[in-house]
Amino acid sequence: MSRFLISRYSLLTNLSQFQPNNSYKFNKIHTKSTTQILDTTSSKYTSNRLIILALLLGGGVTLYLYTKRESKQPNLSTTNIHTQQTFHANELVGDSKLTKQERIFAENSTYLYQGVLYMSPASFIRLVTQVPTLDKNAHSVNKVDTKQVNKWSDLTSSNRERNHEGFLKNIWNDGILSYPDYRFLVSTLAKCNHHFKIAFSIYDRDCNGCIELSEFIQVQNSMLGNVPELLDPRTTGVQSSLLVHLFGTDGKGTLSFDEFSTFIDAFQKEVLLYEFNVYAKGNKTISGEDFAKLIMRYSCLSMKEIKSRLYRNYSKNAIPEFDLHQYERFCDLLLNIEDLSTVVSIYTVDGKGVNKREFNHAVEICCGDKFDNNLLEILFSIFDIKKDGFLDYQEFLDVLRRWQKRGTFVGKNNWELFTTCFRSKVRAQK
Ligand SMILES: [Ca+2]
Repeated sequence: MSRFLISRYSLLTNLSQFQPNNSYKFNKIHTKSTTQILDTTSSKYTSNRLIILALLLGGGVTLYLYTKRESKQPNLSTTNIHTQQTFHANELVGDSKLTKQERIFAENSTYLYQGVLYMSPASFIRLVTQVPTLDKNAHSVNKVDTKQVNKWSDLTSSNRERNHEGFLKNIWNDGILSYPDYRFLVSTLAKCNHHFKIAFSIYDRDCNGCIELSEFIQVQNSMLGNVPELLDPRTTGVQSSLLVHLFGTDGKGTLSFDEFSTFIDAFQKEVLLYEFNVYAKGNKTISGEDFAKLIMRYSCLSMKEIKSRLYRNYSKNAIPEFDLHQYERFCDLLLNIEDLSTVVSIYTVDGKGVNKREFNHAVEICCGDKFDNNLLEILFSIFDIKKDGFLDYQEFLDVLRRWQKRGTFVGKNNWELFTTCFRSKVRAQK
């Protein structure tokens, strides 16, 4: 009996160590968001009505639905808000009504400062590159205070390079990116050089040839819309690492067009280099199989299917390796995808795909240079599905377009991606 009581006690103790996460969330947000309180109250009221309905109807199904719903609700009964420092973003967000992008940001956030979620540069780069992490704390949210944030702000300022190299790497876990920063950075990943000028003009509102902090924030705010307070940096008034990097700790710096372009260029290269290094596993080249895997990250295909396509063309161990320059060339195409689509559509008016010569000519038109043979061969191995010498440009463009939107959806196992792939497969079979 006593052993039973002890084990019951241990269980309760263990549980109590996990519960405060939930309570922290709601007590913390409690002071910030009246809307969330109303949502919570309303959902509790709805839950009670569901119980009564279940009892009245004797409906097992209704009760089941209630139980399922209730299990998603954060536990409000245990509180330990003063000592709780770490919790899970999912618990924090709960059933809040968030847009797809808001939810992705919230679920990948790293820090909570004054009731607002922020992402570390490390979390951001892992999100946009879809590189899994072995760090068990990668999806934890840590509460940080003003002293910590100010320390990071100084670090960001002192690590700032004139050519903007290593913006993310230099601060990694020691920096904060807000929800509008995430939106800005994700959008810059898809911009090609000839779009920089348009982007610059959007931010330079008074057209004086440079972007000031106030202009940058004004555009960021206009993109926010009705963002929940949990994601709204205006409520903390803190300068994020991006703002400190671009405009200095005093906010008096400005960005000329050249500086703006240099920043975007350096940022794109940093993300690309991180991706390459992960797949190269510390080597100077990526194996052919891994390169195919990297290209097809945003496709519907399993690795088994990718391999079967590859080995129709290559014998075992005969797939060439790919270096950074080749990967950069492939990524150039990502930035010029719409131009490529236009050129390819001219070649494909007769309904056929594009052959190697036509495809490489299109690449040269859009990116200024042709692909080398190895790059061309591996792409045709994967995307020449019928093996008739023509590339299935529709599947190719789909994969590249999804890739271009990286950071705004979550990987291959994402439900939405699955249904998109499923719908496109069904369409193809009709
Ligand atoms: Ca200006």
